[in-house]
Amino acid sequence: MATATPPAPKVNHIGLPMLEYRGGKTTLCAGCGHNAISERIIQAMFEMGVEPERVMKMSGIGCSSKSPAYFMSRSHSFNSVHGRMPSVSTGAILANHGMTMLGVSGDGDTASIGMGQFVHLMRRNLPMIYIIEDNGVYGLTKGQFSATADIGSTLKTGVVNDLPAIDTCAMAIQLGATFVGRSFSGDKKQLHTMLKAAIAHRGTVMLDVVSPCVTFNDHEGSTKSYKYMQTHEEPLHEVSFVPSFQEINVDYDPGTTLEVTMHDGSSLRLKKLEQDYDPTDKIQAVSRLMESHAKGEVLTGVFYINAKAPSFIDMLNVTDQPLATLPESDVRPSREALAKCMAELQ
Ligand SMILES: Cc1ncc(C[n+]2csc(CCOP(=O)(O)OP(=O)(O)O)c2C)c(N)n1
Ligand code: SF4
Ligand SMILES: [Mg+2]
Repeated sequence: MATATPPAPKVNHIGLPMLEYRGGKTTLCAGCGHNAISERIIQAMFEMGVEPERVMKMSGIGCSSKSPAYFMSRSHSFNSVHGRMPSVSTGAILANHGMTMLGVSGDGDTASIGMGQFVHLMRRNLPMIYIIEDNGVYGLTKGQFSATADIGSTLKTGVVNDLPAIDTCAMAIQLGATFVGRSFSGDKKQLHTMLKAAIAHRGTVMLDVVSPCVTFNDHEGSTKSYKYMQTHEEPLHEVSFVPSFQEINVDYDPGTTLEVTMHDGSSLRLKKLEQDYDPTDKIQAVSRLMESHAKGEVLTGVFYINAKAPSFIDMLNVTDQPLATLPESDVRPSREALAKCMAELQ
């Protein structure tokens, strides 16, 4: 009797099945928000047809920073020192800006030890997607408060956090990032859509994704728990995205939907839930974030976008050729140039 052949796996527009975007088996706790984010990254990269070999995955130290091992095994990966992913990433993307750079950090890695590097990354508008997997604690070192923990929230032991939270989104907007948003690891549709738009953007994308730590910060009294997010998430808009390689034939109402054309010709659509919100207005974005904090809401969505700003690469006029492949004649000053330089120093 003939056996039925299994159906061929569904492939994306560059001919790869989803399997080619998977990584190693996760060692994070079952139910950790970070695992859900890895799944959304796999789905977004697959649907956008990004070549895995053209992706650089960067991270620092933490449970979140371990997660690049659990997606896209065929991509390049660099697990750096705690809080130092921005400087390593800056060097890597300057050396080869034909690559897609995806950084995964934690709230501790970014807003505590890494704050100095984070702020300088945000003001350069380097083409990079920077994700903070934000659980309000240092998960890897057993659950101490991080600098994004809300004032008044409690640890499992009952210890109260008496310091105000740093809002990484408000900071990133003020500093110069050109695509800034917040999502929740449990909001599959919103996160997946925002990640696809992030891939289409050429500039610094900063996404703060609330990602509950089930082991150390998912209890009553935590504002980064699944329950808190399910009851306090306040989306600014419904996000949808049409990639450049798909025909744009979805009907939408321009009166209630804002359309942003991305660098690669893709289209990000933000269906307004708040009629007067304009994501190109920095001042409004920061003040709306502050208002929602005061009300105890967790605002999600794309807060700020500027799809036209020049990136750091444009400003520096860096060659398109990867620096490692430039011939010695292009990178080594001639004997005469060196002599001239030495003469000027005498
Ligand atoms: C220089 C240095 N200081 C401290 C540590 C200890 N350490 C490891 S991970 C971590 C915090 C991680 O927190 P976060 O970035 O929020 O990641 P999470 O584990 O919560 O995903 C700390 C303090 C370290 N590895 N290196
Ligand atoms: S300790 Fe927390 S952050 Fe780390 S893997 Fe477990 S649930 Fe995730
Ligand atoms: Mg953390």
